[in-house]
Amino acid sequence: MTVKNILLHPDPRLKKVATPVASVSDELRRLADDMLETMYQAPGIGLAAPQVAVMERLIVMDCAKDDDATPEPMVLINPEVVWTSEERSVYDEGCLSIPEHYAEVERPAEVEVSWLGLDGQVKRERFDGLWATCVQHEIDHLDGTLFIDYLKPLKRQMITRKMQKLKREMARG
Ligand code: K2U
Ligand code: ZN
Repeated sequence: MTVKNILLHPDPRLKKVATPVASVSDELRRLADDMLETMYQAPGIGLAAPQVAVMERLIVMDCAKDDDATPEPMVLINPEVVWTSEERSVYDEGCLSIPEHYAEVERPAEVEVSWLGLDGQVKRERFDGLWATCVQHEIDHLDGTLFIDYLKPLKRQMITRKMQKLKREMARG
């Protein structure tokens, strides 16, 4: 298992549409393992393959975020939202690719998602609460959408400029 480097915004790879996974392979299983390890170490409750520079439609989640809760790691291949509730909810979102920046994002409160599991079976599940927010945030990553894309342009530009400054400072070491 390897902890992988998480790409930081702005990065063109975070704006690309990821490619559907053709088949579940041992290599894909290894990637899912590495993504879960990377997510837990961050720490985070979700991670999408493009965030570790792999342009494939694969996300991992574990929103059972209380430390004493038993981990509930999920691996979703080619996830698709197949139903959204009328009801909407607002969550103060962050992103492992945009560290230290948070902003309120409104999304459908409940979503039904269909995906391919590591066992090759098609699965379908309804998510609510933090799981609903997280799965929509991760599927957005597969389509090159970041939570800051939902903000007003001025606020988005301010965050992008601060991230460019952070990346310049990191490059200087
Ligand atoms: O995709 C990512 O960057 C991981 C995100 C997932 C996420 C964002 C907003 C709301 C829910 C999930 C987070 O950075 S993981 C960090 C975190 C931890 C607890 C609660 C919310 C976010
Ligand atoms: Zn994110």
